Amino acid sequence: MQEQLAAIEARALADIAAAQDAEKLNELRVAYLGKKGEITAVMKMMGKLSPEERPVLGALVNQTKDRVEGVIAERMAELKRLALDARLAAETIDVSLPGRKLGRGSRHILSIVKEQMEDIFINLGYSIAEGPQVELDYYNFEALNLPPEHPARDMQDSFYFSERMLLRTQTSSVQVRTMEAMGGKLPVKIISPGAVYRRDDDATHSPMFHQMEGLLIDENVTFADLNGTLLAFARQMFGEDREIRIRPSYFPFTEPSAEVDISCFNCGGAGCRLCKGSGWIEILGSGQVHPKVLQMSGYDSEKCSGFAFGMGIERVAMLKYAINDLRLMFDNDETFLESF
Ligand code: 2NL
Repeated sequence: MQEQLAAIEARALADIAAAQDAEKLNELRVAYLGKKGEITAVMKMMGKLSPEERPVLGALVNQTKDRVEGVIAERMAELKRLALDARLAAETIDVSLPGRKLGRGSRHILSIVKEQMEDIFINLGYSIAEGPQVELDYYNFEALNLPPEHPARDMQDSFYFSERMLLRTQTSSVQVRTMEAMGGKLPVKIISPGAVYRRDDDATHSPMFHQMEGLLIDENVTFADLNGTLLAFARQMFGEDREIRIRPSYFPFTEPSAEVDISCFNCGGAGCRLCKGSGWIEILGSGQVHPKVLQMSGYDSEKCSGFAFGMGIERVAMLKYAINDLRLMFDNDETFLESF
């Protein structure tokens, strides 16, 4: 019986060594160690042995069982290792292959120009104010001395949501909201950059564009302060040898009102195509804040005064970067966007 056991073990070890997968190993486990397995069968025959022989052979069978179990476990682990090695070899990644490049993108010209403009006024002590684009008629028109039937409203036709709510046509609404919130405190010194909307659409007008307004209210603010401020802006934005020219104009919210030109940075004032021969380029509208506007937002027009101005950011960008069609800034053609 001992020889028989040794022969079974030898065969089992050979079978296990030859097994190529886990399934085959499990079959072998059943065939040798299962309820009807060969080694189990030897165990069952022990009943026929004498009481002296029984424990000797019993120990022998158990040792054989343990060895076969152990070898199956080893082979199982080895097969797993081989399978992993094969997978790793098959799935090798070539890390020397160059990756796909992601485009870097670039800042939009309007963002660049807006920030340049903001920086100039921040250095002059202004703060940036923002407000809603969907605005009440009161903040967009009425508080700026444009009552419901005022004819100047026609020039700023807009998109209405209801009788009293619209897309703002100017960022003056932000200035009014700020004045209201300040409750009469001095000074008010803000700029309000942002999107505005008007019923307009051609090479130099878009239904949505960006405006930057400025507002300064304090004691004894004069037209000379407006002049100096705008001259400083013109020189930092368009070159230190710029001059400005102030022409009388009309806005319902300023009195007196003025249109401001800068000396042409293309020809230096001699006259060229850019300035249409005049030597001057119109850049913004401005004026002394109308006393009624001050009063409506809680400021005493006897004790303080102020100036305000407004300009189109697209217009400044077009002039500074020689862009001849405003719509280019909204088309998002990559060649255009990347060129700044
Ligand atoms: C333009 C130029 C301007 C203002 C905006 C303003 C704001 C307040 C009070 C008074 Cl709160 N004025 N803003 C003033 C002058 C011109 O924008 O061409 N607008 C139609």
